[in-house]
Amino acid sequence: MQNSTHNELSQKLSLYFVAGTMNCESPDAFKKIVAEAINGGITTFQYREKGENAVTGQKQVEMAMYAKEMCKAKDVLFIVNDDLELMKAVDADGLHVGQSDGNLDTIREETKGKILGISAHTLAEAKDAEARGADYIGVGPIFATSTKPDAEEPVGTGIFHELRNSGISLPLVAIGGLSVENTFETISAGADGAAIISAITLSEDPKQASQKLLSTILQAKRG
Ligand code: 3NM
Repeated sequence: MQNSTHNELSQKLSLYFVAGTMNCESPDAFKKIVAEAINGGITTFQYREKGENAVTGQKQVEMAMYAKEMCKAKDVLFIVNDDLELMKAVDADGLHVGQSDGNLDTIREETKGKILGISAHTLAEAKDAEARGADYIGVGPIFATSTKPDAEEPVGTGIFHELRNSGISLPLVAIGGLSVENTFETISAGADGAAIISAITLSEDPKQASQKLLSTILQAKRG
């Protein structure tokens, strides 16, 4: 992406909902939660089908297509996690990968014209992500999370000051343990967006949870 689109992307990444069917009670529950979160104002959705109870094959394509169409109708950015073929198959807006999800240079080449997000846990990883042409960086876990069993140690919101002071200028999306309670301080510390799984998927009212999260984020961004 070009520099002129930085602010636009920063806005689009504000409330970044991440989910797969394994984060929900069933594929039908997944569809309902995605629809409610979109109605609640999420600005980006990442389809992340991973780990125990993940659906595969045709079912996975069906879920991705459903989410893509829902996102398209409301101008929500649609990103696929760590599956280049699926990203291409459903013509998603972009791909998100972790540090160990393959050769980052090849992935950048294969995602030309699409948005590429790369996860980073440290300043060195963030610099590397920027050097390889990421469009945004996913930074986490910020707080403790029980959603990702192999998550690293929480890094806290101080990492955003560290990244900005070191000259990283890409949009930064915080992930890990984010909720209505701690999102304001996270955005105020310098994150462009908040990526969230359980605070939406486990909420009794995903639409209302999304509305609250979005208004908190926008308030923090206004400063
Ligand atoms: N990635 P919740 S933490 C998918 O640190 C994911 O890169 C992380 O779930 C990272 O919002 C995480 O429920 C889980 O804490 C986020």
